[in-house]
Amino acid sequence: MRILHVADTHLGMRQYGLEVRRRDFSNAFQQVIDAAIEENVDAVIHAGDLFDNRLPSMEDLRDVLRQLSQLRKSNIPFLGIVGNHESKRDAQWLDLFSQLGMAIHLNHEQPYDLKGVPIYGVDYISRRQDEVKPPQVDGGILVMHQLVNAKEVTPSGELAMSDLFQCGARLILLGDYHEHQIWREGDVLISYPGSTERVSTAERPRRGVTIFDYENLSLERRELNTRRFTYLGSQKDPLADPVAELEAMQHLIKDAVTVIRPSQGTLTPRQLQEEGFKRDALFVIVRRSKDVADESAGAGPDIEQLQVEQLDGVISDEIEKRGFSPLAIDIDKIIRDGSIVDTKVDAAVTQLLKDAGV
Ligand SMILES: [Mn+2]
Repeated sequence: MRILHVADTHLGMRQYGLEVRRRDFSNAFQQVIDAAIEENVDAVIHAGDLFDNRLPSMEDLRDVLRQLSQLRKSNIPFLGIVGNHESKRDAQWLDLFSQLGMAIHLNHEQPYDLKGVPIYGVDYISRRQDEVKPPQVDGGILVMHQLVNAKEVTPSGELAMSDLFQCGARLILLGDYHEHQIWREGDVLISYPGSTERVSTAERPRRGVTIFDYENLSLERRELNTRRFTYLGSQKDPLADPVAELEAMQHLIKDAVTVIRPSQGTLTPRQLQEEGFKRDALFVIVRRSKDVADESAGAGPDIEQLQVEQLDGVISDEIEKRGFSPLAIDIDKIIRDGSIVDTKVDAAVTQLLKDAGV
């Protein structure tokens, strides 16, 4: 039995405020659907963050319904759980898709039976408590959307590796961490597939999904063709002459998200952005060496140097880097959500806090 494992597709993300980036995320998901059909897998398992936020647009919904119907036509079930980005307070998008016969919302009490293999799922659990425990299950596959406490991921992960290895599942398919990882202990395997498009400039490796053979616990990666991200200069080697580098790398800059690390005393970020846009970059991010040193402290690009239309993307990038709690991120979203009128923001935030039991 073969299963395609995908997570963190973040559909609807208009990265850097660009509609073309929204389409990139949709295109990446289309490649996943195509791969599932081409490989004729027995199921697609999505480990959360199908959508980038709880309010996908009509266009996002239309795209995803069209894509899920392609799977249904090929008789490939789409099994999912709800991630932290898309989680709604009342009902879940996944339940709507399930009512339409397009998806199955996994749970851990009544496992889904896939050719005799039980598949359990647990929606994202917010870490108001320090630790999240996996359910005890009876063999099969467990799907969760959490960060594990492992050196490759983060020491502040809420899910202990030892708990996962002992929960009874044979294959543990995770989402939330955006890089591909695998851990194996005896006859138990734990894995993240990684995101399908780069949600931040920190996500440098090639994006992809994983196809598992359940019987012998073997796997193969399917790489995706995603938007090019071009990195010029590094923290160690900032560019003394960034314009010359832009000139030399023009073929890698055209239509790419371009990240420039200039050394001190070159052009201003605004001027460098213009140099990049002149060479048809899709978007240009300038990280000055001062920002690099301060990055962990949260210093970002010089706000005054940015054009207004770039602000939203930069703010999202910065917020992501700072690792706020999901609740804080939700509050920020309400405040910046253009569809909530200003006079309603206060009530919306109050309701959110009430719901969260704060
Ligand atoms: Mn995610």
